[in-house]
Amino acid sequence: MAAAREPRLLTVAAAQLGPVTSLDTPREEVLRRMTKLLDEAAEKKVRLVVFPELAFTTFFPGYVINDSEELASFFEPASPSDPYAIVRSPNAKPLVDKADELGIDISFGYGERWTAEGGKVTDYNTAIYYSAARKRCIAKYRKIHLPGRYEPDTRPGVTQQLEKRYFTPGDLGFQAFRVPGLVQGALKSGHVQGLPDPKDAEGRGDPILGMLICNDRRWAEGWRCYGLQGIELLLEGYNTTAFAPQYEGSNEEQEQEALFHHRLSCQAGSYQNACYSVHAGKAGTEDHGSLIAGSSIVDPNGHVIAESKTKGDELVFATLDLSKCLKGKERVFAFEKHRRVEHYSRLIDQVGTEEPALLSE
Ligand code: CDV
Repeated sequence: MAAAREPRLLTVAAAQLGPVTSLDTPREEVLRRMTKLLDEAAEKKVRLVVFPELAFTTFFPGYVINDSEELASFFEPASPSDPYAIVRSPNAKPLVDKADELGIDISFGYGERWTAEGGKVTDYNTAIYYSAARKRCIAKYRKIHLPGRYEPDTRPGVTQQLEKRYFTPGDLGFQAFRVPGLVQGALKSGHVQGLPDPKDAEGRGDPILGMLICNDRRWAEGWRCYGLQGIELLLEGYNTTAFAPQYEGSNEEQEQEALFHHRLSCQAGSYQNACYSVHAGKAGTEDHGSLIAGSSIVDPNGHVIAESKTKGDELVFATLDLSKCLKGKERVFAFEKHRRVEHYSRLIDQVGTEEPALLSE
């Protein structure tokens, strides 16, 4: 029998937001709602709060925005000399200040307008991780699997999804990172020399985290890239359409199906990579359409251990024992040990389907 591991406890939360109704909903109003959720998190002794994709605004890719100045107002500037400028922007600073005051780490999504050296400007759908212990951002993720269309759907009354129009696919890959200050007694690099085998350090350092944004959670490839870095906690923010007039089924049927696929992706990803995951959605009816709720926390066995009960602002929280991630990584299914990479080339070489040849009569 495997020896019991020391518990590595961490209380985390998904901060579900209700609708941010329109393109001109004041940012201060949204920031007030978000900081209120942080206050509630502090009361519950939460150490990390995850907010949704594009958290501070309505889901603007649901609208056709032709005015470049108006579109620019949904993006936060950044550049190699100031990659995390967002934390000083009046559109986010009150939230970061509150996180600092309460000593809570936060992760949130926003539109990022990146000006590279040489002046090239690229817009990304981005999420960052802010460490209250370090008082700075320690990780950034840019959404890789962008859904939707470039050209608006011209059929009358349809719900638009224009992420391909407004964003470029992320260029940072799936880079896991360790977070300081979240679990007690974490092993540091200086301690490894004292261990009989360096492998004994596995699962005992500061927690290993990664981020995905919305549609990314449906791709097993992203989860696996993180799984192969020993991820213990995956963070994901989303804005997922509940129903749209152009799709089949009643509104109720579509919403149930959307929730089912959301849960399926989150539970399968966590189980197959033996990690916890936190999923924070923006929910309810915004001017462009309706969004599912279902903000949740999933354990390494794929069980949903906490889930939102409303479509409004709601803190969904749970205490995790990160040592439980090791069980899935050590037992017979251990996905990372028994991989047969000689058979996986299709996974990195191919986009689209290549069916087997047709049969003869
Ligand atoms: N914002 C998203 O990425 N939405 C996608 C779908 C609904 C277009 C999602 O996977 O939830």
